[in-house]
Amino acid sequence: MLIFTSDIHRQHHSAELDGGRLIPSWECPERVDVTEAALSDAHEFRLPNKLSYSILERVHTPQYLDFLANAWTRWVDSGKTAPTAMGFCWPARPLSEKPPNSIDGALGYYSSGADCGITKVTWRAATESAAIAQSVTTSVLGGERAAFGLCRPPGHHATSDQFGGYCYLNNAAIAAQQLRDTGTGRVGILDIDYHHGNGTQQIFYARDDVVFCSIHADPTFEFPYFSGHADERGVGPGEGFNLNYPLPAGTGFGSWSGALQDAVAQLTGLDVEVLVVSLGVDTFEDDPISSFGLTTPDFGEIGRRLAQINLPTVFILEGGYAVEAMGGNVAAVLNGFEQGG
Ligand code: OKP
Ligand code: ZN
Repeated sequence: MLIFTSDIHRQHHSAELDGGRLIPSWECPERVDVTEAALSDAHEFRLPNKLSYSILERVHTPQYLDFLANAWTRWVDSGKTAPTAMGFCWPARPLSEKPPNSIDGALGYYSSGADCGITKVTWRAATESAAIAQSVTTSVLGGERAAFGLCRPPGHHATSDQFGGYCYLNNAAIAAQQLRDTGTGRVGILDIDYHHGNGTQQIFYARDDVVFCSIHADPTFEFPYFSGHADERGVGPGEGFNLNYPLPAGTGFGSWSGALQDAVAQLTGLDVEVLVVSLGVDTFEDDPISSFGLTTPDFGEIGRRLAQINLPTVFILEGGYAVEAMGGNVAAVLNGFEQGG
């Protein structure tokens, strides 16, 4: 399979508030090293093409993009010396919808929590990650059966105007929008990361041309806490085109794959023409921040089942934090996919 990757991500390593302490983010550069190493035998690597910026404006607001591009400079200009720009005050139940002028206020306005921040190189890394998503999509549009983007930072928690959950630009949404803008009919996004893809859901919530379907840990106990319930089914013309499968802590492959089977049947029934897979492997049994019980052979089976859907497929990397094992788990999905069809 064609794999798109780049070294630009390497300098991006944010901090996160974890159990009351600021720690180096679990979302670390080594994740890509390990995955590249595990894929190197059986796959072909490419660098992304230059990002065409206009696709970002189809998914994110101009104000948000402007904020992300300039946040680091504003942080430094305001006299701060910490290596990660983070907010400390959020419009959780907003009294005012007005974007504040100060960098501290703007960081709160344009983010969803203290689980990641903006470093000197975050904008550069996030736009390169989006360029990878774009190149993967272009190659599938050009006739590849499937291709995989080693996107880092990940994207599925980024909404149209908020970063959070290690995500800044929504790579899967960018891929889906690019497909729509170049003549593909209805696009299906299947998000199999352990966490609910709240950003992707928000971006397409009122639309019927992109179906968002997510299998994830129930938000009653897991991040992102405030979306991902089964009764969130879309709004207006989008009603019925957002499908959530929240699952309990400790879910193993038996019930997880039952949800997958149902999700695939729903997607197929909605006449999806191209599939975008938000591929997180943090459902792995040894993932340090997750609670599901999937094994490496289970990831192979997932790959085979995805192939059986028999659609052109854009794979976008999301989470996976058991760093040593994640390469093998991603490789299992892609190899299973190639065996399966
Ligand atoms: C990103 B992706 C507290 C835990 C914060 C945020 C999880 C983000 C997951 N420090 N957890 O969906 O894999
Ligand atoms: Zn995740």
